[in-house]
Amino acid sequence: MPNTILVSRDGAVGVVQLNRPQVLNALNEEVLTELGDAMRALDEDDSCRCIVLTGNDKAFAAGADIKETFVGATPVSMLAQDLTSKWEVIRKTKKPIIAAVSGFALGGGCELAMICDIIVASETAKFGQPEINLGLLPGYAGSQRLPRLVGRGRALELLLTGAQITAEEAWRIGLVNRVVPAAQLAAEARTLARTLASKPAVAVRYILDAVASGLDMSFADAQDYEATLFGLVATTEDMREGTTAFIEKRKPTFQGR
Ligand code: CO8
Repeated sequence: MPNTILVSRDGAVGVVQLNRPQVLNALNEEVLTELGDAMRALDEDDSCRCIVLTGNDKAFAAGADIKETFVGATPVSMLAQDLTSKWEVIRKTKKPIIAAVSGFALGGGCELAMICDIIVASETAKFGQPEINLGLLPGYAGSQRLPRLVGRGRALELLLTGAQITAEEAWRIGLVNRVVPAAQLAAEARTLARTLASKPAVAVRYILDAVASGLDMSFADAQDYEATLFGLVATTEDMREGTTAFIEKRKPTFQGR
């Protein structure tokens, strides 16, 4: 049983909740290990089609655990944590991950939200990259994901000032997809997750792949990559079902094959 997260299922939706409320869900090595293990297990479970990652009302996550991660840290101890591979598990998950964010999403917490595919925020959410105020820079790719989401100037302002922004501002600059009243956050995220879970799984997987991989390629290479994935998806039973259902004017029943 994990210590620092709670994992549950709601039909085809897997729900992972960060659970270190005493430190605002600060991310230590144990959280990252348990989170990676939970994501891997849900990814390997064919009956899970979409994942919601959330925190509590006060915090999604207030960043890396400052006491555990940085006090007495040496280059060797930082490297030994093998953080890159723990984050890679989340990044490479083949199912959509929705971050449902309430309260603080700061530093590594904001980076964790950004690694997810879609961010739904409550009106109370606060986003920011305050590492600068600790004499640091982001270490979980925030300096790379943030400019890709909101543009260079806005990202630099957030990274260099360390300022917190409201959910409304985060929505305005394109950091989050939706903002909802706090009481509706869980329901909104699960409704969206159920919608994604009902879509043909192979096409979902390769849309995620086309977008994620394509962003790291030249446009021409990315277009070729999309064409390859298109060819693959065009051979699936779900493609035959989707197109046949359209022609027969009925709702498709997808099997995920
Ligand atoms: N780490 C450890 N403990 C934390 C953290 C954190 N990031 N955030 C909050 N806590 C703890 C507090 O110490 C406090 O514990 P205690 O009650 O024992 O004193 C408890 O949580 C509650 O926090 P506060 O009393 O401070 O609550 P407030 O509501 O007054 O303030 C804030 C909330 C504004 C969120 C404040 O807690 C804060 O500023 N937290 C730190 C935010 C921050 O700087 N985050 C960035 C951390 S660095 C990072 O994320 C880098 C990621 C890359 C790492 C790469 C490693 C290789």
